[in-house]
Amino acid sequence: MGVMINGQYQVADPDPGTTSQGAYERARSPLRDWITADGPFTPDPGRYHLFVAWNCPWAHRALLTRAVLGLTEVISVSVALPRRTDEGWVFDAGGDRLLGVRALHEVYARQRPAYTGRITVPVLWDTWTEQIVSNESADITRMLSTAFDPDRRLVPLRLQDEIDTWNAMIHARINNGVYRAGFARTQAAYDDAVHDLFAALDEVDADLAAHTTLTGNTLTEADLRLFPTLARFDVAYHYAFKCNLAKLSDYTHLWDYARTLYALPGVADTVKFDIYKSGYFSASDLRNPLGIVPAGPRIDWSAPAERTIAWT
Ligand SMILES: N[C@@H](CCC(=O)N[C@@H](CS)C(=O)NCC(=O)O)C(=O)O
Repeated sequence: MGVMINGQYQVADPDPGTTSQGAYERARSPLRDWITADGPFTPDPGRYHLFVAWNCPWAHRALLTRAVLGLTEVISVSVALPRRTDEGWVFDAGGDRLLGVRALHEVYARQRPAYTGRITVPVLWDTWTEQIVSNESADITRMLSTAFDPDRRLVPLRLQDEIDTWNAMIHARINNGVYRAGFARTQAAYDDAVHDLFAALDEVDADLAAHTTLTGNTLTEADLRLFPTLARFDVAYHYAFKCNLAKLSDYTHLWDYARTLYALPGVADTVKFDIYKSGYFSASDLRNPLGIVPAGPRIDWSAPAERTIAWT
């Protein structure tokens, strides 16, 4: 993957995110303003736009929050093609639907011509002042759940500490855990990552034996931050990232829970299994040199689930 240096996108990345022990280290997001009722970025309908890619799990959490909160008419979206190119994320021939740009790096450069950093999705763009509000999915998701939903249905104040505790665990050990396994460059780094990932999944499965959702029985942001990794698990991570101690569909409670989330209004529209496969199995010298996309596995996400999630 490339990187932008002083406003120029370059294919060669001087810092591919690996420690001297071969472990994968995720870069921090540099652009982190907030939308709040007090401004300067206020939650005005029709003002903001998201740049996403269907295959990106970090973009997925923002798309899920937008869908579940009924914000699809309030915040518009441009979808990048599911493959990264020598120019990073690009849009189809006519350019993206908002600015008409060909590549996402042009969005970053538009208001920050000397930008240096990674060109990542999701990006939350302010169409009024023509600038990036944030390129950190955790913040974008939280802004949608708070500034755009005064009732804070996905982050009720009484559950916020519990949600934040789950988010921290899920981010480090599951959302990023699959990448730590898949991007490890030594056996030791892989072993460490894969065992910690499955230990975390075991813990969540045990918790979901006793509860309908992570915080008890209502849907919260923590569930929407776990779901993107679950949706990609069996079709992509299990094989492409060698996360193969078990499949999601081997977990009694986690698999029932995942299908319950999938059946909630708006969720299935944000899930694109074929795109996950073509993205995660696209040609990569390190992981899949020939770019052959496997056919399976056969999994029925629409099979009825046993639990019911309360959601208003
Ligand atoms: N911290 C960011 C990370 C997002 C991220 O890593 N997105 C990936 C796609 S899944 C990306 O755009 N990578 C391009 C790159 O790193 O060059 C967030 O969570 O918003």
